[in-house]
Amino acid sequence: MNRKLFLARSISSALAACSPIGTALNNNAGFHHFLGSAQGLSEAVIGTRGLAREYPESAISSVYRIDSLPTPTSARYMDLLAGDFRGYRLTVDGAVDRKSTYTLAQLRAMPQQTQITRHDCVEGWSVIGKWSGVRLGDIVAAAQPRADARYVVFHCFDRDDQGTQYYESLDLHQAMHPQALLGLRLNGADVDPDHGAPVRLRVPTQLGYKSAKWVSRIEVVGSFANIEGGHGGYWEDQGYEWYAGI
Ligand SMILES: Nc1nc2c(c(=O)[nH]1)N[C@H]1C(S)=C(S)[C@@H](COP(=O)(O)O)O[C@H]1N2
Ligand SMILES: [Mo]
Repeated sequence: MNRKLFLARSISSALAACSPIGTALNNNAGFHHFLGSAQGLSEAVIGTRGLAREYPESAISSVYRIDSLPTPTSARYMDLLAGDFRGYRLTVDGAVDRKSTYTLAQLRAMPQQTQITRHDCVEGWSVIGKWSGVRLGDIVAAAQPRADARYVVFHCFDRDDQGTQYYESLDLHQAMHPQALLGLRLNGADVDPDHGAPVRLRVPTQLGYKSAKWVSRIEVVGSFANIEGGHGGYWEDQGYEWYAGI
């Protein structure tokens, strides 16, 4: 299928899909309570066509706060870092017709998108940064999801002190959103290790925990019920909302 057409169709159905879900969540008192401080941020962020607001260069925060599990120190990650990530491979597999792997050089050679958007952590702090990288939709479309594909799961290099891996997921529509980005550069430089090098997901339309740092593998699945705790993400497994829209 014509790629532009595919993207346009996916985006319009993604936007159509937003309203019923949003309405269901709006009617859910628990969800309101949960969002707490983030709720106040929502009106400022959501654009009229479902796009997160983009900012001028002058709005970029002078410090990009770090607030996540610690930067990975595993032998695997340290080796990749020592080699300037020349050994890094991003695997895209699962319910796809075209399983693929990308080197960092290949990702850098693809069409790049730049966005200056605000990251909103569920805990109530925000930061504005300039991210550049490859549209997640380009990578997902190239893998040709099968008919049974529903979610895109991001496996990360970091683990918590219990040894549990960080992971996240989006549904296919969210993954095709025009601002869903695999970030390679932050504020004009390659993403540094503390902000998720070499590849960090940026999803400005959803809460910060969706923006997975240190992405090692993208797995397309029909269901995430059998992955880790079964709720579609590290924080979701601890009770946070999966949808996390803002
Ligand atoms: N791999 C990974 N990604 C992650 C996290 C994490 O702990 N591990 N924390 C999430 C949360 S809750 C937030 S607010 C942001 C913080 O990103 P920053 O440290 O670059 O500001 O990363 C998100 N992505
Ligand atoms: Mo967060």
